[in-house]
Amino acid sequence: MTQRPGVLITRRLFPEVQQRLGEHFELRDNPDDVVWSPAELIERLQGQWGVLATQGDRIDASVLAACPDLRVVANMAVGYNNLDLDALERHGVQASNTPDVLTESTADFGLALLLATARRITEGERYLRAGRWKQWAADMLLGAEVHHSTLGILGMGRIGQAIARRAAHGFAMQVIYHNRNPLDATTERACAARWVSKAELLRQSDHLLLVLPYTPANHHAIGAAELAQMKPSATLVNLARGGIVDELALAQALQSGQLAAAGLDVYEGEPQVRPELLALINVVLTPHIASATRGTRLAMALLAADNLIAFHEKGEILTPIKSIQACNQV
Ligand code: 8YV
Repeated sequence: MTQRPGVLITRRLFPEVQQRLGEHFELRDNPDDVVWSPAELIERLQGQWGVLATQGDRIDASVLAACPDLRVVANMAVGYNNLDLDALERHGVQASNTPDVLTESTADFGLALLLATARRITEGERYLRAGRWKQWAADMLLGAEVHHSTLGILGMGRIGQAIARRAAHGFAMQVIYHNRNPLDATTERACAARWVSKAELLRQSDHLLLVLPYTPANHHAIGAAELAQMKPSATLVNLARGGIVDELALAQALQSGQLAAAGLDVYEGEPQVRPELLALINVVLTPHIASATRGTRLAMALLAADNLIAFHEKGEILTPIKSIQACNQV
């Protein structure tokens, strides 16, 4: 009997995914979800043919040089800023991500985070739980309107489009967006959105949602200069990657009243969150859970597993990562 290839699974996964992979590969896993250092990741990758990884598992030139047997990386995430694509190409290692399967639940969460932030839902809950609610008051916890307001979307990929459809058709919002390349007219019509320059987007948005890929060019795409162009009444929501926002500049803008509120699901140093953000009341903070429904996470894990199986059986990647140059930067 020929030896089955080895696959490392970097995180605790669902039993059905583990079982499916176990039918094809020799598995090395991480059932206790221990956080590995880069050296520990390299140690566990020794001799492995494939890896099922996710954001946070940095696979770069040094990892690839130390793990010459590695042939394929299945990333359980649509984002892939944890992977050095040039180094993967140089080492002849294939890579896949998990697009589409998480689009709708992530878009649901985008709206939820926007609503929670603009309507001060978590702040209201903290107020109530602290026993501070003594009576109904006409001016208590007043939030910003969501319906009929202007929603700006920075990064109009699949998730941005799904958010635009919900916002335009469900909340009668006026949707504007900015991408390096505008969408084609049919797609624009379907999500009732209009392309504007980045400067216009910052100026006009009542709520600005960030759903762009994190690339070197998008590092701190929202910094002090961009925050200064936004309306003081505006809400900023980041669903993408922490590094897209200069968090210190954001904390300062939120503290000084230059910006009304922010909803963040992602952080530059996650899982560490800056004390400057934790100290603010006008920010809703969630622990990178935009795609976290059982159905979606299971679909993501199964797609990652199927990429490994298809590559093993047919030499084919089902959802290959397109080159970084091809992504729509802003
Ligand atoms: C989670 C995401 O990171 O897909 C992405 O890029 O950011 C999220 O869906 C994913 O669940 C992996 O942890």
